[in-house]
Amino acid sequence: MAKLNFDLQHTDTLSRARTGKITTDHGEILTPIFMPVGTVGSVKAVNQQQLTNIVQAQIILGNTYHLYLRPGIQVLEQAGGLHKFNGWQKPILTDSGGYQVFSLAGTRKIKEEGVYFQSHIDGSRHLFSPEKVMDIQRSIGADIIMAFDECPHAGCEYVYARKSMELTHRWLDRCLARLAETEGRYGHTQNLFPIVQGSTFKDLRIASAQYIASKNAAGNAIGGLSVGETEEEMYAFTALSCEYLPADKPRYLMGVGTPWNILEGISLGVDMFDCVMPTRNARNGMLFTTQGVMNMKNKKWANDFSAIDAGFENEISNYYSKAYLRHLFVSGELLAGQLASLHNLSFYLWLVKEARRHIIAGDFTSWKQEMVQRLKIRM
Ligand code: PRF
Repeated sequence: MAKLNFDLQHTDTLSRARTGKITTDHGEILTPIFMPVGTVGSVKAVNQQQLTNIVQAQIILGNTYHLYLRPGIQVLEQAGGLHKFNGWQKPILTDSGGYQVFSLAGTRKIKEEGVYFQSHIDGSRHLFSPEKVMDIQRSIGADIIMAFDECPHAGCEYVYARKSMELTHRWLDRCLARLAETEGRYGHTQNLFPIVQGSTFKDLRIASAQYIASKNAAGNAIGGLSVGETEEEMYAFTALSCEYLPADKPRYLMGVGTPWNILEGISLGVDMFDCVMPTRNARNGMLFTTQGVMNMKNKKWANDFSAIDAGFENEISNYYSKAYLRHLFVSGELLAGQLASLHNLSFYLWLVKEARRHIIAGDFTSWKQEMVQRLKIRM
């Protein structure tokens, strides 16, 4: 079984956008790609057949933090890994918990050895060290696994950001050492992506990207953004990070974002994205469409029998009406969240497919500029 391969196919001349193909032991991923988030091994409200046939997802995400707490590594190992447990046979990426511990856990204490935290489920006490997180990700068995990092919040002090970045770098070396001593349990190759940190400080971002690049990993991630900084800062530090990361390896911008954030990210040289936004917002009635952003609960849709979104081909978005979906939301029907999630995810996957098509056609930048304006409209 082989290490992840990235075949860079087209590079845009007017921007940093590119298309490529990632090959893993569980299949291929065409980039740029959006990866639906399945925190506990399930993309909320959407089943695996729908993800394949309707959404056309190529890779999904899981979270080390959640899967470790529930169902726990013993169940995952007994199942033969997450692919066997949840029946998703295409590629899976797991985040390391280095972010979830900071956003979800109760009390937590960061030390050189790792992070002590209390479970958000039952208050039980745990330690996540780089070694422990690698071992857990070995038990989960994702194709792409993430280094254990600390993600400081936006607006933190320079000295804190520097110390935190240095700790993330030391933790990366421990992750790599642990991986070198262990093997995948299920016969396929697991590929570690290190994560650039450095907050919104130029010299730290550059130092971090250079350090990460020096590890010659199969792919690299950009963390610590979309955590409260302005959109302009997010774009500027994404661009800076990309500049110092190798061009012949996939770049993954973690936890981003809106449809227009993704298009801007692609233009800066990012190949992979994930975010809870399409599914979380869907469950609250917020839809991203080819015509703009819609609040499905709004009374203005009560008598609108046009399709949810006729702007791209999709068996859910073209079939059900805005009036019907609004009715489901107003009535508190479970189907509301499911149809809205299927729509939003299908839209995100359509958007990145269109981006790939326009990069290849050579008109990505003009297409992107027009789309960004349109997608932001409040309908
Ligand atoms: N680190 C990790 N996961 C993440 C982030 C990070 O910085 C972010 C920041 N946007 C989202 N998910 N490990």
